[in-house]
Amino acid sequence: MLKITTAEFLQGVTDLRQLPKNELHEILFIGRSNVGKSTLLNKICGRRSLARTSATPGKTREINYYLINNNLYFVDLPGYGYAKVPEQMRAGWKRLIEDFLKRGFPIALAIQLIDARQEPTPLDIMMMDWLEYYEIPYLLVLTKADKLPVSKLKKQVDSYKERFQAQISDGSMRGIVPFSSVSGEGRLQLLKLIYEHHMNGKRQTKEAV
Ligand SMILES: Nc1nc2c(ncn2[C@@H]2O[C@H](COP(=O)(O)OP(=O)(O)OP(=O)(O)O)[C@@H](O)[C@H]2O)c(=O)[nH]1
Ligand SMILES: [Mg+2]
Repeated sequence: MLKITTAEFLQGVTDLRQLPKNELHEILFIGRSNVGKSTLLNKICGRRSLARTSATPGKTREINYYLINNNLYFVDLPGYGYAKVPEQMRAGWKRLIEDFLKRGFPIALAIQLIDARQEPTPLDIMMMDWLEYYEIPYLLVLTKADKLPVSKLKKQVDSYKERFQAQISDGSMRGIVPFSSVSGEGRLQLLKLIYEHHMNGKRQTKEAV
């Protein structure tokens, strides 16, 4: 399990030329606006206000880098699917995110968040297609699990598992995890999976040298 001893905000990036010079493994957090990316980040770090959260969607406009334990980055990507964003900005977002994912190597794991009460949107599907295409290992995290009764949540997880069976058995999806920042459900499982991928990445880097 990943034990987080230190977590600090490092920088916001709007252009790939601004990426941190020090290349470390990255854990990405991806999802539509308001899905709970920043809240999840705060919860797994055990910090109340490391990442800014908001009831107004579209708050996180930059790629935000957080330095964890001085040897790993958590990266909060700008949320998508916010209706009020002008078309030109949306195209810019697409280019930035795709160029970002193309870098491949430093990304140890991507965490794709979807509201547990909802079905994936076309943009969620596009993101997962990109992750598959670039062979980036990723998890599907179903957020705000506390908003569903236990039996409904279980049904929803099962239906996601069935829908993404091919990605789980033959693709780069590494699991489906229900999560709630209110109850803490899913927190330990996420920390365990992040740790495993961080370590896996390290081994691969060593072999490549
Ligand atoms: N009940 C409940 N509410 C949550 C949970 N996670 C997030 N929220 C609420 O959902 C809203 C949006 O959360 P954020 O973490 O700011 O969402 P975000 O994905 O970072 O949004 P952007 O930065 O706009 O992309 C806030 O009002 C949170 O309090 C959860 O697990 N349970
Ligand atoms: Mg946010």
